[in-house]
Amino acid sequence: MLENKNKIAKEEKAVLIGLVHKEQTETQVHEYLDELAFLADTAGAVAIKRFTQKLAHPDSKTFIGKGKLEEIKKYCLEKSVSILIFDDELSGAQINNIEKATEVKAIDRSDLILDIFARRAKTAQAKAQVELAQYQYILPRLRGMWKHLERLGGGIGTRGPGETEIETDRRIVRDKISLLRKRLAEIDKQAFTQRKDRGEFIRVALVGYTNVGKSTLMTLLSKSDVFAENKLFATLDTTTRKVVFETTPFLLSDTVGFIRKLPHHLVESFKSTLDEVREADILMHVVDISHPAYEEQIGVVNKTLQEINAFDKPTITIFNKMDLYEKNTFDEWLEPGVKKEILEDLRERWDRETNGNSVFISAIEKRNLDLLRKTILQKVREIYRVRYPYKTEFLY
Ligand SMILES: Nc1nc2c(ncn2[C@@H]2O[C@H](COP(=O)(O)OP(=O)(O)OP(=O)(O)O)[C@@H](O)[C@H]2O)c(=O)[nH]1
Ligand SMILES: [Mg+2]
Repeated sequence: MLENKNKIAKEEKAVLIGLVHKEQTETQVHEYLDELAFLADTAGAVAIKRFTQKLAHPDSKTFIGKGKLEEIKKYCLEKSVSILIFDDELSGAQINNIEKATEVKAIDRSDLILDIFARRAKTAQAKAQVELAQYQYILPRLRGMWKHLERLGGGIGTRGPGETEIETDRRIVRDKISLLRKRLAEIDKQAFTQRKDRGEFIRVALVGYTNVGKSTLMTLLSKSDVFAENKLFATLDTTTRKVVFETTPFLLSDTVGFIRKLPHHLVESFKSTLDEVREADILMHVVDISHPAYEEQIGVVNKTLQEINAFDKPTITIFNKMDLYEKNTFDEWLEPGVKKEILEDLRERWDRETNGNSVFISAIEKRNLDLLRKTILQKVREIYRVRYPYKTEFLY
C-alpha cells in the first residue's frame, strides 16, 4: 500500500518553486516563499534555492514552463538537490510530469504541511485526523503516485499498474477513509462528554496564525508548561487549563495554529480539535506584530474562523512580540519622541479596528501582561454576568 509518511529526509536539499500570478507582487511571492522555507525547515529539509516564474495561469500539465523545468533540472543535478517543493497545490498528473521532466521528487505545499502534521501528531485523535487528511489528499492523485513508484522501481514490477490495480487501491483508500471517520466519531463522542463535564465555566480559546506565541502566552497565563518552539505547528492538540484571575475562574485553551492555504482536508479532519474554538465563549486572537505580513495573517485567521463557524465571538486581539517589532522597526538613533508617536499611531489604528479590544504585549519580556489579564478578566466577567445573573461568587 502507498505510504505517505515522512516524505522528507533529514537535511535533504530542496529547492522552492513559486508562481507569480497577475494579482501578486514580487514582494508578496518572496514572503510566501519565506514561509515555505520555514515550513521546509520545520520538516527537516534545507531550502538552498528559490525559483519563481511569472505566468498568468499555471500550466495544466507541468505547472510551470518547460524551459523553467529544464533550468531547475540542471541546477538540481549540479547541487544534488533531491526534492522540489511547490508553493501551490499540484494535481497528480502535474506531479508526475514534473518528476518525469526533472528526475527529482516533487511535492506541494499541502503535502509538506501534511508531512509536518504527521510528525507532530502525538495523541490518537491527532494521528487519526492527520491520517484521514493524508488519505483524502492521496485519493485523487493515485494514478500519478503509481507511476511515481513505477519509475522508482518500487514494489510494482515492470509492467506498471493496470486499471484494476488502481481501482483496487482506490477502494483500499476509501475503506481507510471510512474506517478513520468512524474511529474519529468515537473519539469525538468521548471528547464531547468530557467537555460537558466542565460545567458552567466560561471558555476562552487562544487562536492565531502559527508561531505567533500562543503556547508561550498559555504558559504565562496558566502558569503551567506548554510546549513552545520556533517552528511551525508546534501545537497540534488542544490543551485546556483552569485559570483563576482574582476570584474568577475560567477555562483557557491553546489550539493549533492556522496558516495560509491550509489544506482543505486538514481543516475538515481537524474539525473536532477545532470544536474547542467553535465552542469557546471568548477568543484571544494572538498576532505576531513583528512579522512583515502580520496583516495578511490576521485576514487568514479570520477567514479560517469563518470557515469553521467561529467568527462572531467576543474577541480580544493580542499584538504579541512588540520587543521584536521595535527592534526591527526602529533604528537606535531614532528620537524617542518619534518612536512614541509611531507606537501611538499603531495603537490607535488597531484600537479603532478592534473596537477598543486590543492589547499590545511582549510575552517574552512579560510586557503589559497585567493589562492583558485585566482585559481578559473584564470580558470573562461580562459573560458570567449575562449568563448567570444570580451567581455572583465568581465575580467578587
Ligand atoms: N521575540 C519574541 N519572541 C516570542 C514572543 N512570544 C513568543 N515568542 C517566540 O515565538 C516562537 C513561537 O512561540 P509559540 O508559543 O510556540 O507559538 P505558537 O503560536 O504556539 O505556535 P504554533 O503552536 O506552532 O502554532 C517561540 O520561539 C517563542 O519563544 C515575544 O513576545 N517576543
Ligand atoms: Mg503552540
